[in-house]
Amino acid sequence: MPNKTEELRQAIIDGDEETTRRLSEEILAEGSDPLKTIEECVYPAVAVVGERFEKGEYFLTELMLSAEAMKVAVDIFTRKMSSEGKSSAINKRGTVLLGTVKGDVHEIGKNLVATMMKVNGFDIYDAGKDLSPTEFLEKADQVNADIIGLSALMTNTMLRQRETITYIHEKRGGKYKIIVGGAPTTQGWAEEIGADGWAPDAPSAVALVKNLQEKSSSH
Ligand code: B12
Repeated sequence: MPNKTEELRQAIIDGDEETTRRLSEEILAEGSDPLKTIEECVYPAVAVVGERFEKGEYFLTELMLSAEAMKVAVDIFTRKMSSEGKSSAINKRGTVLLGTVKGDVHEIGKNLVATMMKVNGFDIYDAGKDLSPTEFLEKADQVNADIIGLSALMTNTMLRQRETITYIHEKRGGKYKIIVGGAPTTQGWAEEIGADGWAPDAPSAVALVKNLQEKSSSH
């Protein structure tokens, strides 16, 4: 008999939204750790779906169905994390503006980063997806951000991270710390484009922004 974790993983791969919703809620009700469940169920499912799409075994329809199921699971688990994290939000650590760059509509990873930062006491403004350099800057000015986070999930849209950083540096110098992330990005890429930091996943993105804020407050 497969356990619920395995069943949930399979439901996401199959793009079965209803089963995903039911199992996610059942797993939470049994007291499982939401982040650990995301790591054990959602990430492996994402890897399988991405691989099948790459090999041509999955088409866009299947990809979208799985993406919907992933979103359902991530939403259920992150809602739980947010409600648990309310008390830690008393000491505001800083303001972070997050968004996905122009031409890119992937947002599941960015949303996860946003939730983890929120539960760790940061003020988060999620500017959404498909954002131009001007939109990033306007929003950052509006909310008086300390840090701007740029997400990109495709090799071609990674280049927009460079454009956005160059534009913001031109207009505001080093006023904002800018961090980048997303599956195709690396530490080397972040250094090459002049970003102030990079992180491979949501927990390390939290460590990164904490570190940047500590450095700037000690100056
Ligand atoms: C889900 C998905 C979709 C969904 C997105 C739904 C949504 N609302 O987000 C839909 C179906 C819409 C989609 C569409 C497309 N997709 Co798509 N998609 C995926 C898939 C399967 C999963 C991505 C995901 O959500 N991962 C889960 C999250 C949790 O991980 P993550 O995003 O990497 O985020 C983590 C870290 O990267 C990091 N992070 C993320 N952002 C940030 C930001 C900062 C500041 C920091 C510090 C860290 C950080 O922390 C996150 C949490 O741990 C990937 C395959 C894969 N294996 O990744 C393909 C993939 C990204 N897609 C791909 C493609 C090609 C497309 C399409 C062009 C397909 C098409 N022909 O139309 C379109 C693009 C549309 C567009 N203009 O953007 C390719 C990209 C190839 C490439 N290298 O360029 C991939 C890799 C699939 C593949 N193997 O070919 N896709």
